[in-house]
Amino acid sequence: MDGTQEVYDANSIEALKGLEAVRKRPGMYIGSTDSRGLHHLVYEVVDNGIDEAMAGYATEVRVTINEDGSITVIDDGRGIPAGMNQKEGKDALEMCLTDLHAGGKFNQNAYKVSGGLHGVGVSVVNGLSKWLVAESERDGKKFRQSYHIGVPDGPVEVVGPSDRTGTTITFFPDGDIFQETTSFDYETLENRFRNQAFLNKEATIRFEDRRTGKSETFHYEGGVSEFVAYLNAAKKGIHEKPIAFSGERNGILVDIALQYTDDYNEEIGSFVNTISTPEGGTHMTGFKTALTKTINDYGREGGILKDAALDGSDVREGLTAIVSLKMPDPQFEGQTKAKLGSSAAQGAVSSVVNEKLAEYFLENPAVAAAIVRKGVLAMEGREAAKKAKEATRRKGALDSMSLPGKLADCSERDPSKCELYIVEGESAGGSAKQGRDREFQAILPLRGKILNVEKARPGKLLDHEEIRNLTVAIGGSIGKDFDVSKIRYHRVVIMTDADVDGAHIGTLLLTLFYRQMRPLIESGHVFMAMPPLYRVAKGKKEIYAYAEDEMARAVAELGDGASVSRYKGLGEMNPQQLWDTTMDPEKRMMKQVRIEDAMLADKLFSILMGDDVEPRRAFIIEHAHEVINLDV
Ligand code: 0RA
Repeated sequence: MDGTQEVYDANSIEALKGLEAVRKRPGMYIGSTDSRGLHHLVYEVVDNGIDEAMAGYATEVRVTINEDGSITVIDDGRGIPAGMNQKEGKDALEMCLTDLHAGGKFNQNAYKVSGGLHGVGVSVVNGLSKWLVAESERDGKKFRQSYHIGVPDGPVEVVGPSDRTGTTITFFPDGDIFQETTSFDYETLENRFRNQAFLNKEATIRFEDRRTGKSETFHYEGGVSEFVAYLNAAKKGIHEKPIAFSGERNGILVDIALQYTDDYNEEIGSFVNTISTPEGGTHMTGFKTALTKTINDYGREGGILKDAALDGSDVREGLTAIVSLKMPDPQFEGQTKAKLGSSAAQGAVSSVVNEKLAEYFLENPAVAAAIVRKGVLAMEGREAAKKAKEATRRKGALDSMSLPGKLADCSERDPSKCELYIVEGESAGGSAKQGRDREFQAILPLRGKILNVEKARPGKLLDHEEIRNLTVAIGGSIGKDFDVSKIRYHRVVIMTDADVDGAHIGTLLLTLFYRQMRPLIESGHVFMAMPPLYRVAKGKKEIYAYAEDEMARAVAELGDGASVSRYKGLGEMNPQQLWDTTMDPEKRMMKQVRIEDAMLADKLFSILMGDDVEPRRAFIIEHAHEVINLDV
């Protein structure tokens, strides 16, 4: 055994110890070990490249999913430090890849993605990878080291000269950790990279999937302003271009773009060092207070607003905005670290908005007046809705006493055990009522299509019978009053035919839940039933298949003479078959509806449910199968 090998055995034991914590509790470092956690590995490496771009050292990050399913991330930043670190007696590259805390010690970038829940560095990725190869180019040389589950295969080697700087990381996730899947999803990564490019207009992100040949380049000179225009692509702006401004206060960079549309939804994306903060925090408080103040001030000075005052919800009706901050050492709060706590951010944002938005209004009085008028309409709508709701309440329509006559309720009263099936059509509704387990399953048949809430004034929704039936049956009220703790069923299951009409009804229901009962989706209470598409039978044997290839397998299994019937609708199944295939908790398949990215979901619903035909057509062609299996 030579000397190097002996040193390497000692080093390996140390590396194993260092990353042992990561392998023991991966969730602590990357959130989870499901598909979401898997993708965090990629974000972790790409974010390092983005950090280099934010600090002005890198311009391009290139991400490739290789044919073998591994992933390569290349950036043109400074390169991970390499060469012997005298104090530790170890190569700096090896330290960065095997020591949980080394990266931060070496890297003093002011604005770092790192700092959120994850931002833990490449060593975590290394520890959770079956194998990883790290290459760093700097000081005229190319350095390389490879690893298995974080343990170096040998010392750092100089593998050649180099006339560039940058880092290349290639890794394959460890299937022992990621037991659900080790396969990267193109769209998940694509969405993340697009966001990152919008938030870092200097950076270019190139993405290629060699498994399929798909590739895309993300680079947006217009930054957050282009982000807002992208989100609003299927909406109609009440002014032509997004309003964009930026400013700096005490080392905090504030970048904001906003555009009002003619719909009623509020969609504000907030980010700190490109980390999404869906729960808002101090920067959002600063934004909201300054927006309300600036619009009220302008409205009063210009005489458009007399004594009335617009409240926060009035000035945000129909608003799409991006608030992006870059600041040193941000503090995140809350269980999922999705909320900014740093108090300095509030003053920085409100000061920039107060100054810059007022300035914009003075220079663009027509736009300013349109925004104030939009706020006035929202205020009037809010007051009318309040009156209408009081009237409805007096009539007792929202009382649980007046459950809709069409609802076949279950006998169980504990919501956590109860399920509500919303069924397309009276005939399928009839089968479901007969086939169900009436102990815990309730059935609400729908007559045809429900109202498209995307296009209706919020205050008017309860005028529609089907919306009222759904609202009363679910039991948590609607809109701003929605209270998820009051719902009567913990599983709300959408059961429609597997055809275009069924997909449309499913989308209308999801739009209602997303716009008017969002916590219902956020808390995981909404499901899509998955009725089978085929029944394959021979003699006494029968197999239900949910896809064409499954059907072919079933035919092969049952042998010659098997009969195949295709279900065109739920109505073709008798009550027993509906129970066996779609409702029996022991056998059924169901899809839980999740919101991975609220802003993207907003865009999706605007496209699917909006006025414009062309973007909807383009979207449906591009995502034909997802529209049917809408998995937001
Ligand atoms: C530590 C220190 C420095 C850069 C990096 C780490 C670094 C890490 C990664 C990971 C992927 N790409 C990366 N690029 C850079 C700064 C080194 C210096 O001061 O030259």
